[in-house]
Amino acid sequence: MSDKPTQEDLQHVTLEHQKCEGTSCKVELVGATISSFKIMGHEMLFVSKKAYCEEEKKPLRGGIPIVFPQFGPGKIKQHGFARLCRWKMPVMPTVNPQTGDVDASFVLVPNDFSKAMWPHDFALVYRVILKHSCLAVQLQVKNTDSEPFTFTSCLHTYFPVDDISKATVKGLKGSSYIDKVDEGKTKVESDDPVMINGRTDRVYTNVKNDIILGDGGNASLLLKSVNFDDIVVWNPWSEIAKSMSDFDDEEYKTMICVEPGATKPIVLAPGETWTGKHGITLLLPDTKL
Ligand code: TA6
Repeated sequence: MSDKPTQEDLQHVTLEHQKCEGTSCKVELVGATISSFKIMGHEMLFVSKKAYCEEEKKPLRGGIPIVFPQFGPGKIKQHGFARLCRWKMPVMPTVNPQTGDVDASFVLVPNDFSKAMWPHDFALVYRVILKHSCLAVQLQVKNTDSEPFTFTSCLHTYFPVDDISKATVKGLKGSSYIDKVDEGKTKVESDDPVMINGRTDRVYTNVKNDIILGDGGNASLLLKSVNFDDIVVWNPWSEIAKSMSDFDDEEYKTMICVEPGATKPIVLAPGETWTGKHGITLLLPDTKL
């Protein structure tokens, strides 16, 4: 008998940039949830100190859980099953010898849990590329069924902020949004930057601009998407925070979710593939855009 660890033993995969010390990312095999992205030792993602994740039961409260095939509540479990299933990493990560970038891919195909919720055949491929100041991800949805299917999706990204009352989200002015904390009314954003001063749950649709998230201190992140046309901005604020067992009562003050989404249903015919891309890049203070 061999003691060599198998895919089944693996809980997470850590990617380390080969030319930039302290730049790394960690992908949990449950959900293919990215639970850490560090640039030169600095953490770029928020994970609750009360977070835990359990296959088919509990998604991670933090990092980047993958929402598929349903964003939000609806016919099946809130945010679907992809964040709850165990994914596979079919091949070892590769390194680009010139840049030191590391590239890994994770795959999810139907299992009994997904089939009980959603009967379709599909293949998801999530490619994660760790660059020297950027995390680039790509979600591919392939219809391997003989019938068309419809899905929505989102990369439910949690960011840490120094102080939520000072955090800024630039790039949303002029976009329509569904205000989930005001009876789902459709509004048009007039602020730039958007700032958070209470419970916030908004789906900005057809966002044309890149987003710049300021953490309320000195750091800014550039968020750039392809085919994730919507941006969800969420902060539970104090009351909801208290009701969440996997989130500390005070943590709403130091996090924000800014999530690239495809919240308008996408129809995929048999054999078709949809690809959504997203990049999170650290902007240095003197970066000109
Ligand atoms: O993306 C925002 C949102 O859909 C909110 O409505 C809120 O419920 C949040 O996701 C968290 O959902 P979860 O199922 O992870 O508790």
